[in-house]
Amino acid sequence: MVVIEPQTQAGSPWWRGAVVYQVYVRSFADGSGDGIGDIAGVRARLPYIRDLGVDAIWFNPWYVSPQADGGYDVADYRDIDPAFGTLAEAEALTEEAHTLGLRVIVDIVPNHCSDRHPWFQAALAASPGSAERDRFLFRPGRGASGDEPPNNWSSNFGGSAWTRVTEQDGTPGEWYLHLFAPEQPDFNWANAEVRAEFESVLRFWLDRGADGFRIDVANALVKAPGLPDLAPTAAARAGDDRPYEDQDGVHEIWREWRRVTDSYPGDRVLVGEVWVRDRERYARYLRSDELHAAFTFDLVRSPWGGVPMRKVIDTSRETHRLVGAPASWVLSNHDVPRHVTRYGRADTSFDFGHAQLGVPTDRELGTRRARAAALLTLALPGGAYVYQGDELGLWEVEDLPDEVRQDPMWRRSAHTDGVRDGCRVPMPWSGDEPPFGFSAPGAASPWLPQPAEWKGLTAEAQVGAESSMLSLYRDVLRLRRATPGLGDGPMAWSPSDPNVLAFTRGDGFACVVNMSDHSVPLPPHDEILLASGPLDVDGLPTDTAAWLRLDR
Ligand code: TEU
Repeated sequence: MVVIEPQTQAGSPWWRGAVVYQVYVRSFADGSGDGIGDIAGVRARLPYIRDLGVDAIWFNPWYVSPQADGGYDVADYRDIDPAFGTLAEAEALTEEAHTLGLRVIVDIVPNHCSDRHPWFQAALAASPGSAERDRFLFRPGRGASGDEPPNNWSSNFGGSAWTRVTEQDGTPGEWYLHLFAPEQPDFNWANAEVRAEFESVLRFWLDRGADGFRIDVANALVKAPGLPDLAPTAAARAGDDRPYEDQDGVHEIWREWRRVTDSYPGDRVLVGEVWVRDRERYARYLRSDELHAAFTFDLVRSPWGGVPMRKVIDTSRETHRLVGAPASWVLSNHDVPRHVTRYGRADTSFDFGHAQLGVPTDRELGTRRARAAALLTLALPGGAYVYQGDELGLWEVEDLPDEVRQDPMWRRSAHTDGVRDGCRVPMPWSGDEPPFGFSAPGAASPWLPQPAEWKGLTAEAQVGAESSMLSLYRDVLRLRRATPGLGDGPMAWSPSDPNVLAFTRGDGFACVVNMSDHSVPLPPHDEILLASGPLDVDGLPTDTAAWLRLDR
């Protein structure tokens, strides 16, 4: 038996073992009847989230935004987009969530803002070399007339990472950097005003009761001095060693932010979106004076299977142990194809930039595996994220008509990479046909069309139904709360077939996930607490998981 040491013991802060429910506000519930989800819709559905049994909610960006990238283009960090509601409603929502015992994590987008942000508008109106431009990354172009971009960096959404502006006198002028869409200019984090502004924005939301922040692209804020070309090396192409990612200077920012959250009462947290492959470099973000947690994306990338997933779990445990931080397991979010769909494909791994749309999938298989995956991730040490709709077993909507797609990635990649609208389709709540209770009767159609087949997946259809995904999630989360060894703390592998993941937690709890192609016997146990599917005469069938109370 391989024993993996404990990280912390009982009494550890809430976020080390929290289950966080991710609410994509635009697609959760529409209170105003315009076909777009909003804060009123979330408030009406808060009891649903409480009943699910999670500890906290992370809200995707709700700020004033032209919505060029689903709100990740922020025009005002201190107010709510009118499509979603008002600041007073966000405050009321936070209070109501707290009353129900749910913490609130706000999404903060510090790498870039909207091109409509007053600072960027002021930068456009000002001249090269001005203080206004210094808040962003403006540079002269290359070539005799400056008509080539300042360097060879590409945007994450395709095309150059630079856009040229027209100066006030009408002449072609400087270029500005945008690692994402042109509507998302990157801030210059070497600028003291930028740092002070974000500290003030953090305080603004902390003062309104936020329990923490999910930090967008937390590895990209600082760029290499001189903005050098991306070297044509394999490492740079593979995503390591890029001059616009994971620069050492970024850690000073997280130390500053940590000082801010630490100065508030209660355990306020910083959760980073850190897509850094190198394990040791990833761990640096989680040092005790930096971020509290970061998404553990390894299972999103990993193919389904005992061998690769055991490796992911071990590597993640070792990585987090370097700095004493908890893992935060993720299966799906608003950027990746839903795992019911991924797990039904021949290739179950995921990576950005690999065309995935329309790859055949077996949804029944994917659903069976998704059920097992819920038992796996919620039994692993650390915290976990549940993306809205995971608990309903929603699949990726792959046949959206081109004209309704809104993801800038879809447009800028010339329709080759369209992975992100299909996981953002509005939630089905009730009834037999779209909008499935997402909006009240008579409202505008949902901003993305829902598949008619979701009729069987509405929350109403699933609540109380014994074998539904929703019932499974509720049972799993209830048991997780009731079982002291789960969440943060030690785990130990038990001997098993390499294609079976079997481990124990705490005092007499075991999780067994069978990813082999045959049924396997369960270890001796007192009680089967929960199984993701029916057992058979030989024990635990393929792609099925069980939670057990072991013989004492
Ligand atoms: O995502 C950042 C990010 O790097 C990826 O998830 C991104 O989709 C991928 O790299 C594309 O190649 C965050 C948000 O989660 C995403 O929704 C935003 O679009 C992005 O930042 C920009 O703010």
